[in-house]
Amino acid sequence: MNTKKAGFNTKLVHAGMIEDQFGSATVPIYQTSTFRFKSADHGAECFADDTHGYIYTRINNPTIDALENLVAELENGYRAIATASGMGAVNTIYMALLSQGDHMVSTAAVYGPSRVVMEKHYSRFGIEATYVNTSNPKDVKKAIKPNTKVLFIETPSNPTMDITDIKEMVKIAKEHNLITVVDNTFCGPYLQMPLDMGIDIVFHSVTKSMNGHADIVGGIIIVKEKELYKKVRAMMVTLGCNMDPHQAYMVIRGLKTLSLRVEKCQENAKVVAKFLEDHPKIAWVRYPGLKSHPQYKLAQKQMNGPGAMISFEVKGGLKAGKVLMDNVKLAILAVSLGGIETLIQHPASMTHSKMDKASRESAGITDGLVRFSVGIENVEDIIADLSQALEKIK
Ligand code: LCS
Repeated sequence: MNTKKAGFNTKLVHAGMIEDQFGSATVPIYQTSTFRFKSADHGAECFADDTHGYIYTRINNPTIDALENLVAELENGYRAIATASGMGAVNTIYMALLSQGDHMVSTAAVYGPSRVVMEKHYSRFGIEATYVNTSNPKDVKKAIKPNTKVLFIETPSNPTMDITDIKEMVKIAKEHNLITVVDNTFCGPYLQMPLDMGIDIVFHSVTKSMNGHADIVGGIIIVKEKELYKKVRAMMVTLGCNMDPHQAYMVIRGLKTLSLRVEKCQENAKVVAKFLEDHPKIAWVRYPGLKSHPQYKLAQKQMNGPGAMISFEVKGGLKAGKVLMDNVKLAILAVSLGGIETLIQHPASMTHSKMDKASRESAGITDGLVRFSVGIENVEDIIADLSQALEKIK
């Protein structure tokens, strides 16, 4: 079926499907490292242009193609590039876009390792970055230098839930000839479509809501235009951080229920966020669906919904937060997010622990901040779990 003009949910179920000789209703897993050429000339043709046939799974593979075609359609991109992990996507993008002497401006509160790898490792090769709160366009403009090449945004940011005005960033980037990149992991394509707002490259850790079942890690990059796509694809192939066919199959399966899962997680999150905001032992809550969020209006304009991620701090800071984390029974004390199961974690000592304390604090990642990813369980059970754990705080 041609799904180009179909609705989002129809695309989730049918886009990218392979019609194989047996009429398989699901995408077959082509678990092979290499592909037989029809002739020597055909092999040469494939190497000259990899759309002429399959070569080798690091370069291309029908199951991975199916996922890439599906996601490119969901995000309105030219084509997509699946990677071994979200960090595989981050490094592919950095390596493809930045050379010695170049500079990047980025959201300060990005996923910890996205920043650590830049500051600790790309710096060794003469690439530098300035980290600012991209919610303030003025700070972004101030950080741009003559050698700035890339504007890298994460919105909402992990874990501070700050929201960056994507259209405003596109405007600034155009004035300075920058390539724009959005980490769309927290939203996924159901809640936010950065390419439609003028962004050049979007990527996800598909480990999160896109796969949704906490059973694989993976990443995907979606590029708006052909020339940039070719550059990023070539880098992924050279780095060798391709997705595996079995992994791709799992993501395709997870994606079929993306809207249903995200809607349910979000419906629960709205209730949990309000419960936390009203609870006497909670100091503050950051959730884009609450009027108390400083960018509530922007969230409503830019996102199709507030999502299922909540950050908050317990009164009494880290000590009290630890009592909460040690006493939850339904919520799993684990990193990751966006799945069907509720997770709780402590960014300062876990996901963002490799960032130095000063950078963490200036990015708003306080020691007391607790991150909560709401799942699809019965919301009364999630709240009962939080209530009993909060009662343990004296
Ligand atoms: N970008 C964001 C926004 C993320 O949250 C993560 C992982 C990545 C990129 C990297 O993806 P990965 O390589 O893990 O597939 N975030 C995690 C988190 O917050 N907890 O555990 C992993």
